[in-house]
Order: sequence, then C-alpha cells, then structure tokens
Amino acid sequence: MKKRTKLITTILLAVSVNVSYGGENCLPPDVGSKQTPMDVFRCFQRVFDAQQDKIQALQEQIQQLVDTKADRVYEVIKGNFTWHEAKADAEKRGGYLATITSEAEWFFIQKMLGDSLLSDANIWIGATDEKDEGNWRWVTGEPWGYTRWNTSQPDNAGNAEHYLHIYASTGYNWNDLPNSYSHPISYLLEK
Ligand SMILES: [Ca+2]
Ligand SMILES: [Ca+2]
Repeated sequence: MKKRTKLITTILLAVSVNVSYGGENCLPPDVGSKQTPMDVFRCFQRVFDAQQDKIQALQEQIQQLVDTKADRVYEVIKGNFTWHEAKADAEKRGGYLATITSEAEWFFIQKMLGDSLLSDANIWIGATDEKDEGNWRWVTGEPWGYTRWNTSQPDNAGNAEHYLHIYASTGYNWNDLPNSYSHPISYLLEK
C-alpha cells in the first residue's frame, strides 16, 4: 500500500507541472474595454472547466497506471542494440521493452529516470508495425492509443521503419526506425 501511495504521489507531482491554464487570457477589463466583468467571469469558468476535464482525464490515467503497473520499474539499458536485440535482452532480464500507454506513465518515467534517460539520444521502446505496415502494436498486447509521434512521423522511410524509438533531441517524441541503425541505440526496460 505504501508503494502505491508513493507511486500516486510521484505521478501527481509529475503531472502537476504539466497542467497549465489552457492558454486563455482572462485579464480583467481595462477602462474603455468592451469586455464586461461577466465576460471575465465566463472566461475563468471556461478555464476552470477545461482544467477540471484535464485533471479528471489525468486522474483516470493515473488510476489505470496504478491498477496495471503499480510495481513496475523502468531502467535505461545502455548499449548499441538493434530493436530485436533489445527486445531479446529485455526478456532475458525478466522484463520487456517498455510500453508507454498513457501521458501519466510517460510523466512518471521522466520523473523516475531523470538524467539517465535524458542523456541518451536514442532509446528503443516496445512497439512495432513489422507485421502489418502502419498498424502499431505494443509488444505486451496492451491497447495502442497514447502516442508521442514527432512531426511527420511515422514515415516508414525506405519502406523499412517498423520499430519505435524515443528521440531525445525532438523533446522525447517518437520516431520509427529500421531494426538496425547507424547510431548507438540503448533501450528502455520495463519489468
Ligand atoms: Ca513501418
Ligand atoms: Ca521515421
């Protein structure tokens, strides 16, 4: 139970910094402004409602994360792997290539790993469309839904990019790559 409470606290801390005020400007009306106090009130109400929706969605994600992954740990395994080598190595260690199935899980991973994740430019994670082009699947069979694709990705370049990796220089967005790549690629282990 203690572990769960710690997990929930950590995730809440991680997501709280990402909840913003929805980008709407609700400044009080200036003299001569056409904006009335009621306009300002309605603006704040919209911001509040949007926040509530976002917070509720994150709470649901956190609950799902706790229900399904309360005892999981994540670790960056440094090296120079092909995607299939990384998958086999993760299984040999009793885990699997990490599956990131919600925003809450991604925030948690970032919070948990910090610099050890940030320092690696390329990290394999556990999804592929090798069996059916464009039909991405997690290695665990978890439902495919949450994504962090970088702009214009996945592009299946050379008709050979079927493996998912996190690319640090794009703000940790996702890209598809071929199984074997010219730069060293570590991987994210989940177990
Ligand atoms: Ca592909
Ligand atoms: Ca690509």
